[in-house]
Amino acid sequence: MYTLDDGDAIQGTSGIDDENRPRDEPKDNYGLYLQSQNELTENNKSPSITSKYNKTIYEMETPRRYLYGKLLFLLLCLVGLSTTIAQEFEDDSPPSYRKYYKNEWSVKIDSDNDREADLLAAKYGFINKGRIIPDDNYFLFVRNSIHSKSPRKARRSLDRIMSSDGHILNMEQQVVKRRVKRDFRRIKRDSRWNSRHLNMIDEDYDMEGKPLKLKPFIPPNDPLWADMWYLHRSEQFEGEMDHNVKEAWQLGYTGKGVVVTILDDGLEHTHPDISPNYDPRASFDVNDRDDDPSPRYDYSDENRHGTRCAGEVASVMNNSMCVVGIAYNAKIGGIRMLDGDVTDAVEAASLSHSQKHIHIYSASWGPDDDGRTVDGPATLTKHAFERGITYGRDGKGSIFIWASGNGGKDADSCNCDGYTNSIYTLSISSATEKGNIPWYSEACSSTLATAYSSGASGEKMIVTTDLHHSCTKTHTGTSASAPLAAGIAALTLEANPDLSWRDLQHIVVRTAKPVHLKAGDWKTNGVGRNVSHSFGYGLLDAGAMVKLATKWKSVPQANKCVTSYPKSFKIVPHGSRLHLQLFSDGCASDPKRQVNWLEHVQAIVTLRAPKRGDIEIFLISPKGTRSTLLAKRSRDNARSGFTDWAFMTTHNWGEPAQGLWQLEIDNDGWDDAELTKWELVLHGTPAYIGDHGYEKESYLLTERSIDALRETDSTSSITLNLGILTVIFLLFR
Ligand SMILES: [Ca+2]
Ligand SMILES: [Ca+2]
Ligand SMILES: [Ca+2]
Ligand SMILES: [Ca+2]
Repeated sequence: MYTLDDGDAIQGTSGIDDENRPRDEPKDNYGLYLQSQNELTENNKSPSITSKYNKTIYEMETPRRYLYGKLLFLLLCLVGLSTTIAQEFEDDSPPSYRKYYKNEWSVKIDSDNDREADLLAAKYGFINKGRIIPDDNYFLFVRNSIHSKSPRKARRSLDRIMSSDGHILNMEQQVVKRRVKRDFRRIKRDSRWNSRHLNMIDEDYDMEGKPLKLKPFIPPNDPLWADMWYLHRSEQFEGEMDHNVKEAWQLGYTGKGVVVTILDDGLEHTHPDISPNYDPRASFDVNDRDDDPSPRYDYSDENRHGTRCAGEVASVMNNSMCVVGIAYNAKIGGIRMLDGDVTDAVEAASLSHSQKHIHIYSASWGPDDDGRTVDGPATLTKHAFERGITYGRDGKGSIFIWASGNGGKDADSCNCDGYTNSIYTLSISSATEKGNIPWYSEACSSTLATAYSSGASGEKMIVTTDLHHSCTKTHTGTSASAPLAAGIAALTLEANPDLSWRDLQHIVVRTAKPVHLKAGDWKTNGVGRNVSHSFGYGLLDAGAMVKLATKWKSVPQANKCVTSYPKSFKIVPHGSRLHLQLFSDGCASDPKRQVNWLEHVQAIVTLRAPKRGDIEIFLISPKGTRSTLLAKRSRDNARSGFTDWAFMTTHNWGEPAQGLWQLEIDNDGWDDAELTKWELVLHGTPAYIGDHGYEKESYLLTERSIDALRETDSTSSITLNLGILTVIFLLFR
């Protein structure tokens, strides 16, 4: 592998490199680079705009300096008065986001023995509350002698003494994380149906046993079936889309044998439309550390979210009650973890609970969608994800379905949410009844596909189970979309239990339907698939997914090919664009890392900017597919930039890995930004993955076609074997 250095090899000849601003340039009084006429590039602003920028800076800098001076003075006074001021704030967070420390530590020890952990905890004045992740040596130590929650970090000396103990490999005091549910609160009394009035069980109707193949569909007697437009409206209204769930049911897939759990604020498992499918083994209460995930009831029914999500997946069919779950014969559990302080340990314990038993974890929550947060999984949770995809489902990998986020109103980017942006989560965004982008939707390149949910007033919402044994027609947000996807995933896993977590993503990419979803940014990627930042590859199609699943040949293990941009420091001039190029051969020389055909692509970026929200980042693949890794976020005033943030795109799925990759960074701020790291991470396989998965024969053919492709790329005058041409045509059309 080698890299093309933008500065030396390309600049001047191609004119693509427009970012080289010398570091030793004259600066003005405000530490800004003085802009000279000859620096203006085609992407740069006109001189008049530039002077406007400088003027703006001037006007903003003066009061700010004054303010800083005042603050410094105040600070010195305070320090003089007292030496105990040691409250720690997040460097760029508003005061309401102050950090709170728990009296809990995650402690990794060098032994697999619980007794050793107990002794070690006692030695330093802690109580060992047990393993955080099953079969792993992280334990939760609690120190009752200090406040359970405090804005102050515990004394450093404690960390020091303990970390000098040879048996303690790692320890972290747990911090409270801001996590929000991805639906919307609305008080609407008439939106709830009491199931008691609807509970007229038809004893003659027997739902035992699988429906026969292509059995004629008899509409179920559940009273809200008619309102489940997103499951069956295409039969009533020609040209309308739905999730085509009926076809999957008619083929005999109802979720039997599949276990789904909802990570949320609890599950009302006594709900009569849920209880027959309730699975205690897939359930736990992380908040109260007991086995019963029942929600805490309060006057506002705040903790109804988990019960609503669960009903979408696995409500009972044809019981004359409420609704029909997409996977109505699946087992459903609940992990209660949002009704309390959420820490790294809480998230990790939830995502790894009953890993051997649970197949699908559905999460409809995440970091604040306020348009200025950049937050993702911390140490233990990262570990839990990795263990999940490695050991879950007997090594085929746990399925993590994630709601992409509700920050549309605040122009949030789901790529700033490390949970949806993760390659391990199957991220689902929302579409409205009319096929529009909902007002709350976040656009980003890591979204894989879409499920229906609420939209503008007048558009229908999602109907599901609710607290107090009732039902609702008003479940909303991306919160409602993720469980629909979890239900469809359950049907797909029943159709083919051998699917790996990556097989499932391959199937989604191949079967999702872009038709009737209205977005301005639909584009055709390098292998002819339509993809959008609002909808991913489109609407999930349950029938198409189960059909493909039955034929699917599992993909081989994925490789990871990492290429670093050779220069460690780059200026992104204000009002301008930095354009970098990096050649990757897909690690062709190393069979353990070789990637010829792409799945996920990540750009790991470290960048400083005076205002993080002014930065936009784009990645262009060798095939010319342009992903927006980061869109502007006007509310994001942070000065901390990004540190090793792995922006992810799914838009290159199936494209060849080799060739010239381009990263573009726009800086619309008032001062220069600095890029200190760009690492390109290509995930994928050496072997070609065909329409029905991995077939050895097609791999051999493709080996030849790759060579042919390289030749066509380098010269157009090469004569090609007609057979190879046909293969290329079939592969790339
Ligand atoms: Ca409980
Ligand atoms: Ca029902
Ligand atoms: Ca978000
Ligand atoms: Ca994801």
